[in-house]
Amino acid sequence: MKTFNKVCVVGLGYIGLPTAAVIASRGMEVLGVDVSTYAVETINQGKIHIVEPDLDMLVQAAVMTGKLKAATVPDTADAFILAVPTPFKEDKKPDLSFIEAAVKSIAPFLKAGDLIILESTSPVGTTEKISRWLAELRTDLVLPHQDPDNAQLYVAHCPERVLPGRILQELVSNDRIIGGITPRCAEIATSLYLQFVRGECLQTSSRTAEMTKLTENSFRDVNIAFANELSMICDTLKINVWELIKLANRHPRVNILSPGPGVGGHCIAVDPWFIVDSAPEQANMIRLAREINDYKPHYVMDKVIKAADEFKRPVIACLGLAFKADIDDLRESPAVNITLALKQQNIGEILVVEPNIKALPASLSELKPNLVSLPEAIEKANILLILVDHKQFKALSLAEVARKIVIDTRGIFG
Ligand code: SAJ
Repeated sequence: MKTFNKVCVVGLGYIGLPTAAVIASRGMEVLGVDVSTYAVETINQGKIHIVEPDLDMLVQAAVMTGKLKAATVPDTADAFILAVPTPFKEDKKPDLSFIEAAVKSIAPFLKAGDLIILESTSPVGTTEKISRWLAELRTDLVLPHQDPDNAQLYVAHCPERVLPGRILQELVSNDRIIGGITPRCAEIATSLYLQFVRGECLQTSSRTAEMTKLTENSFRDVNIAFANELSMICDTLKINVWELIKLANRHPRVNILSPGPGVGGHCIAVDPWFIVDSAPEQANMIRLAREINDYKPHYVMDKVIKAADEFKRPVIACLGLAFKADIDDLRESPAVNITLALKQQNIGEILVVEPNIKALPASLSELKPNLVSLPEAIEKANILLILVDHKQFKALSLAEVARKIVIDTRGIFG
């Protein structure tokens, strides 16, 4: 089994930085690379530019012991892990430009025997593309797709699967899917993960590994869409969807997820489109689920507008902005989109409560003057719109909100 001493992690975001810090904490030398000089400078001071429980301590320790360094350009290493974003473009087609740029940036530093791992969630075939790009960039080295038996570089996909908020635990304890361009690539990549992962490392082809990750998130998206559709059906039929789901879930083989104001985050609302793009004729349910989940914020908006109609100048308190409970991440959050859209509709005064942030980011400056405490919001509002099931909101009693119109998209009052 190969032992790795130096690892270069390209992309120091929610996946790359925790991965770099965990690897460094196992005694390997890690160079973290990011295009953002702010991220690089922050990390080199032993601090972090993102929020994730316990990550600050881990990064601080790794930087202090000299095991983790950050830079804006790569350097030589035994293994290169690419953890850059894979968003989609306007037309819902995958944007691989960050991966391509990362591949170009590491190419000059590669030597025979090196391992290149793609961790970013990617459309099927991307890892093979990386091998082909590298073959063009480094004609002096043999790539695995060219000659599996005499390859001088190893290329594999090992999708990240960690849940924001639990990244450090899941990074170590989750099983990993390791897909090689060849079985030898998967074997070599497995030896790296065995140096810091406690979960099982399951080897397969790069294409299956890519599809596995997309499948996991699509599975969740489809199941959330089912719950969201039920919530709209139940509104029409005047049935409490939360009670309905609780009862249905008492069946030993039924496990319905929770409806919400829509699906946020950077993964579940994005990854299914990669499957739709690759197999548009076949991916009907996956596409429909995306459409249902994307429609849900509009449905919630309409409900609020109808409720607001009863007041001359309504005060609407939006409770929660994050994309899910008890985190501070506002990116791709349906709660943010609904709040902004309500503000733009100008149907009344909008108050915002988000206990996990101290100030609103500049992109939400429109809402800025209205970030208030929960008690203030409850006192002033006619309509309470619960958008996130943060623990502070779950602690509310029915008595506290008795005289308000409550639109509870998360079912905290059941
Ligand atoms: N949501 C619901 N109802 C539910 C569950 C979730 O409306 O019953 C909403 C959440 O409020 C949120 C969105 O879905 O807006 C996504 O939240 P999440 O907790 O389901 O997932 P993420 O995006 O934080 O992380 C997912 C995870 N994937 C799976 O659980 C299959 C994680 O393991 C992946 O690593 C991550 O995507 C990723 O990076 O791909």
